[in-house]
Amino acid sequence: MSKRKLNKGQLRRVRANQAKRLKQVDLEQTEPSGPLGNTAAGVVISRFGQQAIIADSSNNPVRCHIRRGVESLVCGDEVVWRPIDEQANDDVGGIIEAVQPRRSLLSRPDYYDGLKPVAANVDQIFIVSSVLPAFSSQIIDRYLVACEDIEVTPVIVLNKADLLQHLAAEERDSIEQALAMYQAIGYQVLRVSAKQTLGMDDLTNFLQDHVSIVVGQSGVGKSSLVNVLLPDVDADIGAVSDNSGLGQHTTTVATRYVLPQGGILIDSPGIREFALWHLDPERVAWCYRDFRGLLGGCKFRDCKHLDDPGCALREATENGALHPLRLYNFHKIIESMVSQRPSRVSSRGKKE
Ligand SMILES: Nc1nc2c(ncn2[C@@H]2O[C@H](COP(=O)(O)OP(=O)(O)OP(=O)(O)O)[C@@H](O)[C@H]2O)c(=O)[nH]1
Ligand SMILES: [Mg+2]
Ligand SMILES: [Zn+2]
Repeated sequence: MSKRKLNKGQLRRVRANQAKRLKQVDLEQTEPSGPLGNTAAGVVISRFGQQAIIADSSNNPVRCHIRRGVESLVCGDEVVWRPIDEQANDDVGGIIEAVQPRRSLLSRPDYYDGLKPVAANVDQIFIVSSVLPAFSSQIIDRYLVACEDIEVTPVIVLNKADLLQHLAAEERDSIEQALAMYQAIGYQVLRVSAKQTLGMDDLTNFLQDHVSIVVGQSGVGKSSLVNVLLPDVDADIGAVSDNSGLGQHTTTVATRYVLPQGGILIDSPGIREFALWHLDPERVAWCYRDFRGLLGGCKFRDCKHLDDPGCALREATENGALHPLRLYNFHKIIESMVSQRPSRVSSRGKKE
């Protein structure tokens, strides 16, 4: 069934109602109405279609319906909800009435649906890569651009460090060089192994006092890391295919966990390709943190940073101020933006 679209007037009314409900956040004093209890604050653990599981104020999970006027709801959203006093047989214990304004929103451009929200209110993103599926600085760069765009701190995590010793020296060196490149730019880099529980103290330190999310390709071991940090949780993990060397998309919905060691961690479904067509090429260049100081210095204002004369970026790669791999990856992103962008969607993710 297709979703019914609201017209502008209806949308305005829905938003006004939401704002009204948010004003009631002084919740304990609100009168109960009908079979619903007092409104209360909660956080979305995960969302499934028209239902979501939220954590109540004591951190207990409650399955809730989502009121129709709630426009968008994702893992990590802070909500106003009401318990249903008389529980029906369907396990549903409440209704989500409204969503608080978000401090941040991680989205991913989807070929069919435009910009799809992944998680709200995160302040740290662990970009997880591994040795199998193969390490890719291309994919790391794409996530770094997404992090810079929404101004959330990235941490680069190489998982499956236990497999490094089995690689040919050349392959191992190229991974180490890429990680050193990211460190030189100023990004934090952690080497861990969920299998051998290596580097978990570092990870635990980074998680303290933050709302973090693990992102990255399917099969890099995001859920495995969650399971090491939270042995009682038992998140699903799936094998990497012997044929393709790719993961099998085991995690299907983003899920929020409260860590006893401190901090909050969201596990997210892996994706094969992180497209960036919702950004302008100029924004992508700005999101390359190491380009920023150089961007005004090209001879021509519309420099494409290819073989244009007087390109400050290219000169910087020649004199060692900029790593050539970053400029190479940048051009790969720009090339792919045209081919990956659905024809009906403009940059900034809006359908035309
Ligand atoms: N050798 C080794 N294997 C690991 C490590 N961490 C995870 N794996 C294996 O990698 C495979 C994929 O792990 P998952 O945790 O399901 O990966 P994921 O990133 O959550 O994948 P999606 O949910 O599909 O996005 C499983 O077979 C894990 O056992 C590690 O540190 N070393
Ligand atoms: Mg997973
Ligand atoms: Zn240039």
